[in-house]
Formats: sequence, C-alpha cells, structure tokens
Amino acid sequence: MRYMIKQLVLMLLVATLMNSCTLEPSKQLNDVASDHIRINQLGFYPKSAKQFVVADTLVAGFEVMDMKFNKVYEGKLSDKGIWKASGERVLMGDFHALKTPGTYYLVIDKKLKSHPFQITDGLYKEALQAAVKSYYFQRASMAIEETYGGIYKRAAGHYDMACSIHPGANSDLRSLDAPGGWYDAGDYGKYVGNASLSTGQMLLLLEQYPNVIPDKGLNIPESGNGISDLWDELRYELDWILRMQDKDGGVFHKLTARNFSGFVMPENYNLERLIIGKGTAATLNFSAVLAQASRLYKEINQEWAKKAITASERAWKWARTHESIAFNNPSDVVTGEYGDDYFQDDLYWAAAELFLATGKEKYLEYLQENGQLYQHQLTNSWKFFVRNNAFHSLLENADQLPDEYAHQLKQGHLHLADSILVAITSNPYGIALERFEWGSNSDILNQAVILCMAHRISGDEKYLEGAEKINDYIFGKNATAYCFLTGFGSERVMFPHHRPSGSDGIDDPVPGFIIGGPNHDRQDKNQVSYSSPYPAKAYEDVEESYASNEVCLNWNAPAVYVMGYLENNR
Ligand code: G3I
Ligand code: 9MR
Repeated sequence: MRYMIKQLVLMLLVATLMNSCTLEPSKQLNDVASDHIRINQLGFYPKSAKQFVVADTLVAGFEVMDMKFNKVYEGKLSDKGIWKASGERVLMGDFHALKTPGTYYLVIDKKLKSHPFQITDGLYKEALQAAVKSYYFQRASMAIEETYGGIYKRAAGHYDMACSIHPGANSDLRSLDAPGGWYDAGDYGKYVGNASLSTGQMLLLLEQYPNVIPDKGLNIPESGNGISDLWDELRYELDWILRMQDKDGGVFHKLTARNFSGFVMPENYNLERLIIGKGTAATLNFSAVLAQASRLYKEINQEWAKKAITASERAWKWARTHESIAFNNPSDVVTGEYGDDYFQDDLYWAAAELFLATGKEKYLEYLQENGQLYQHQLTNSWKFFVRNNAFHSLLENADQLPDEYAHQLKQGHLHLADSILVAITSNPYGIALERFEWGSNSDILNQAVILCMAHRISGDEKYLEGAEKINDYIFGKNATAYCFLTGFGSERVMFPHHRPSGSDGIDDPVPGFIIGGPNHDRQDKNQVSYSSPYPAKAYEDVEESYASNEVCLNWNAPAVYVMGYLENNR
C-alpha cells in the first residue's frame, strides 16, 4: 500500500513538472478556470461539432488536454470580430476531430484554462432526467416526499379546492375545485395557456420516443406502474388542465391569487386563490393539448382518452362561437397575464390536433382554409409559438395529410430551419439570436426545437449540429459564462427567482430548471443592479431578478424536447 502511495505521489510530481516545463515561466497556467473561455460545461457527444469561444482576450492557439496533462489536440483560434450584443471581441475554436471519449479541459496560449468537460455518449442523460423531474418538484396540492425528492422534500400546499370564480370570468359557477397541476414558474400561479403549450411540446417528444424516460426513470410516486414516467408527469398537469373547463365548454385562464406571494414555501402561502378569466386562447390551447394527449393516450388508457377528446371538442365548439375573447388582468389582479389577443395560431393548433385525433374532415378543411405563416416568432412563445406546436404534430403525422399540403408544410419548415442556420453561421457565438428579451433562453431553445424537427423530416445532419450549438450556448458557451440549467455545469446558477428554492433553507437551488436568461429590457432594474450594459450580458444570478433569473414551464419544455431528441440521435 505504502509503495502504491509513493508511486502515485511520484507520478503526480512528474506530471506536474512536465506540465510546467511546457510553460514559459512568466506564463504559468492559472489554476482557476478562466471565464474568458466559454464552452459547453457538460461537453460534447463524440460525433458533435465541438466549438468554444474565447472572449475579450487576444490569444492565438489552444490545446485540449486530458486529465493526465497529455495534450490530445492543438488548434488555432479564429477571430469573429466584435459582437454588438455583448460588446466583446470573440474568438472561436473548433476541435470536432477529437472524438475519443474522456474528460478534458482547454488551455489557451498556455496560460488560461477552461472548466473540465466530457466527450461522451449519453451527454444529456442526467440533465434530461433532472429537467423533467423539475416538473415533479413543481407539483401543487401534494407533498414532495423524501423518497422521491431527497433533500428537496417539502410539505403540500395550494389544495385549490372550492376556489371562488372572479366575476370577470363570466361564469354561472360560483366556485371550482382545481387541485393538482404544476406551478407555472417561480410564482405559485397556474395558467392554462402556458401549461398547454409546455405539455404539448413534451408530448411531441413522447410521440417520437415513447421510451425516452422509461417507467422508473425519474423516481416519482407513479414509478413502477408500467407507464413511462414522462407520461405520468405530464398526466399530473393534464388532469389539472381538464379541471379548468367551465360548464359551457369555455376554459378559465388561470388560477392565482390577486397578487404574487412573498418568498414562502407552499405550506406557508396564505393568499386567497381564485379562478380568473375565461377566454378564447386558453380554451383553444386546452382543446389542442387534450386532443393531442387523447390521441397518444388511447392505447394506455381508453377511458381517460375519451374524456379528454370529449372535453377538447366541447372547448373547440365554445371557441368557435367566442372567437375573440382576449384576456386581460382584471383591475384588482396583478399576477402573470399571459395576455393574448391573436387567436389564429391557437385555432390552427387546436384544429390540427383535433384532425389528427378524430380524423374529421371539418378540421382538415379549417387547416387548409386558414394556413399559417411559416415563420419563427421570437418572444412571447405562449402567444405565437403554439402555431409551431401544430406544424410539428402535422409534420410528424404527414402521412395523414393530403400530399400537397404535407409537401408545403415540409418545405415551409425546412426553409425556416435554413434561415436559422444562416443566422447561426453569421453569429460569433453560433446562435441565431441578437435580441434578448424576457425568457431569451426559451427563444433560443425553441429555435433548436425547429432544427430537431428539420433533422427528423430530412435526416440532414446540419440541423442536428445547429441544435447542438444552441445547447452549447445554454450550457455555458454564452456571454455570461453561466450554465443555465440549475444543478449542472461548473459555473452554476445559485439564486433563481423560484419561491421554494429561495425559502427552503437549502443552499443549492432545486435542480433541473432552465432560467430565463439575459433580458435587455431589465423590467426588474429597480431591484436589481445589472453589472453590464450589454443585452447578451443582461443577466444577474440574484433572487430578486425575476426578469432574468426566474424559472418557467415553457422555458424547460423546449430544453426537455431538445435534450431528449439529441439523446436519441447521437
Ligand atoms: O416584445 C416586446 C418588445 O417589442 C419591447 O421592445 C419590449 C419593451 O419592454 O417588451 C417586449 O415584451 C416583453 C415580453 O415579455 C417579451 O417576451 C414585455 O415587456 C414583458 O412584460 C413580457 O414579460 C412577460 C412577463 O411574464 C410579464 O408579464 C414574459 O414574457 C413572460 O414569460 C412572463 O411570464 C411569467 C408569468 O407572467 C407569471 N409566472 C412567471 C412567468 C415567467 O416570468
Ligand atoms: O415574483 C414575480 C414573478 O414570479 C413573476 O414572474 C413576475 C412577473 O411580473 O413578477 C414577480 O413579482 C414582482 C412584481 O411583478 C413586481 N414587484 C416585485 C415582484 C417580485 O419581487
């Protein structure tokens, strides 16, 4: 044993000496990872493009080292110029030829080193599981037990029984029981539109890869029931969505208090919860996601699927006779608005899902008579992106469409994906985003969803690579140097605007959340002092920053889709 220790010490000494011998004395390798180097902090699949960025320091070459200090790759950096959005001079390095699995780090000009990263299969396996499990941690009306939640166990709150209906909702009901579902975000509200959009995006992943998260894959209460744990988690939300329908078929907009609560745990929340608003967008989103779920659920639970499709068709009927009821917060309510006064996309998504679920001609006719622009609308994804949910479901089931219509959709999609690739190529960070608004991380992840779908319908690798580059940004190759998924990476988000994370007394935030990301509009600037004037750096890891550091269902959902897609295609 003593001999082995001696040998080990000797090997370490030699390795350290060899390492320092290659450095000029004045340029000793700094032991701390440099935040000038921006790289996916998880790493890369063996087959991936492998790019990173060095910002704001003039250097020429880089080396990739393994953990035994062996140089395994050497390359030059190319100057990409100044990026207006971050104010930085950006240099880019590329080592796609390195494919050997292992743990590595970068050394730049023999003086700066990066965080370690891996080249490995199953790169996003754990991150994907955590990103799905974060929905479990958002469950309302039930306790998170230690068996499933570990240190993040907590008591139940928000039973949401007999909630009064706010007068603005225009209902004959006086109250409604609407327990369950997920909290929307860092707040404890539950909003039908955003819930439907997010659930719909993850249902697409399940349709494509039913076993992406197998039974027992998440360790949640339903694990072991023989059904994929992702199904089980989505079902928790779908059951809540189902409860939000009024007697006349219309669907309520949200369930929140009049105000946001303080940073308290669910069991200490004491504001009155109300059912607020009833409108066209919520009703159509409800109709769409329940039709989608009923189609996919048929084999698993016929009875549930029947209930879902019946509710969905009733909602569609209501919406057709109430085609433009926009939601705005009543004057005594300040919780999230998710305002939406543009309904064409919502109608289109509902018609698409209803056609695929029922095969009824009238829905196809609606689609053909009301074609939607094939364009990617950044920001406010709950408002416009639902159109893409429709496109994605239709493309996935193109064999059920008339040939000409299917062809048009495919061309439209590839054209859009190509334009995203062009933007990626001309951006120094390799992303297709120049404007950073509230939830910018989801804007960019939604572009990756489009690229994955383009890969799915064309088989062309270039789209998959584009999606990977976008994920590199999320996991650390960005102007803030943070890894934007809580609990992952070397430069971690520690203080998300998330009420349980901020009040549970545990240092580390609940893992698996994508935070909103840089937001040039800085709507929280009265509480938060931003250290950089640049849009791509308008991010602060402080709890007060709801405009840059909150978590949200519709920001996680595209991350789940993209990681699930990559895990199945790399
Ligand atoms: O798009 C416009 C842009 O053209 C304009 O220049 C800019 C100037 O202010 O505003 C841009 O719109 C902003 C929009 O986000 C962009 O997505 C709005 O100002 C901004 O108010 C809006 O913020 C929304 C926020 O709620 C406040 O309503 C976020 O998108 C939305 O994601 C967020 O959602 C909240 C829920 O309400 C409550 N739960 C948490 C959730 C996440 O923060
Ligand atoms: O905490 C709230 C967050 O969950 C919401 O997404 C956000 C949306 O407007 O609002 C936050 O609440 C802030 C409020 O809007 C303004 N005053 C400060 C509140 C946070 O401390």
